[in-house]
Amino acid sequence: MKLYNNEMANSPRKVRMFIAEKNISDIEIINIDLMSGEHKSPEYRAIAPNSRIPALELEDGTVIMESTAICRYLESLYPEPNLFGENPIEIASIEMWQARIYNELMIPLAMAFRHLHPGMSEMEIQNKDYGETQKTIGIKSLKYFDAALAEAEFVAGDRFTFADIQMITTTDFFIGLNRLTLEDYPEIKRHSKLMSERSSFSA
Ligand SMILES: N[C@@H](CCC(=O)N[C@@H](CS)C(=O)NCC(=O)O)C(=O)O
Repeated sequence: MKLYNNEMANSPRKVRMFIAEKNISDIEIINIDLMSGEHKSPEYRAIAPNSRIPALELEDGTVIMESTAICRYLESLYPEPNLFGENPIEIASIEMWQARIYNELMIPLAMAFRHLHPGMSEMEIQNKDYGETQKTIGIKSLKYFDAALAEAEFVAGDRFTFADIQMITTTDFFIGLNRLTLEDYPEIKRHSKLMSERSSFSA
C-alpha cells in the first residue's frame, strides 16, 4: 500500500498517527508537495481526483480518499489495538465525537486559517470576513470541547481512540496557526500533553 502524504498538513497526520498506533509496517509513504501544487498535477489527480491528501493506494490500484475512511479501512485490516469501538455504544460514542470534532471544531478553525493566514494566500481565494466569522465559531467550539474534556480523560471515555486522533491533530495544528493559545483552554491543554506522551504523536 502507498500513502500519499505531506509532513506539514494535519489530515495525513491523522493517518500517520493511526498507522503508528497500530504498528503497521507495510505502507510506503509518498510525500506530495502542496506548496508547489503537486497535488493539482495531472499525475496526482489521476490517483486522487479530489486533489487532496491523504490518499491510500492499494495493491490492486484502488484508491481510498478521506483520512477517516482510510483509518476505517486500516482498522478492518488490523483490528488490534481497537481504535473505533468494541461494542455498539462505544462505536457510536467514538463516531459521534470524531464527527463533532471534525464538523464543529476542525472545519471552522481550518476555514479561519485558510482565509486569514497570509501563508495561505496562494492556496485559497481569501475572504477575510468569512475567515473572521469562522474563527469566532471555532473559538466557541474550543470552549465547548474544553468543557467536554473535563468529563473524561480521553475524548470518548477512558481509553485512547480515533476520536483522540481527530482532536489532537485539530488542536495541535489549528490553535497556534489561528494565533490562539492553549492557555485559554486548560482541558485541551491537558489532553494535548497526554497525547504528546504517546510515541505516535511524532509520527
Ligand atoms: N476531509 C479530507 C480533507 C483533506 C484535505 O483537505 N487535505 C488538505 C491537507 S490537510 C489538502 O490536501 N489540501 C490541498 C488543497 O486544499 O488544495 C480528509 O480528512 O482527508
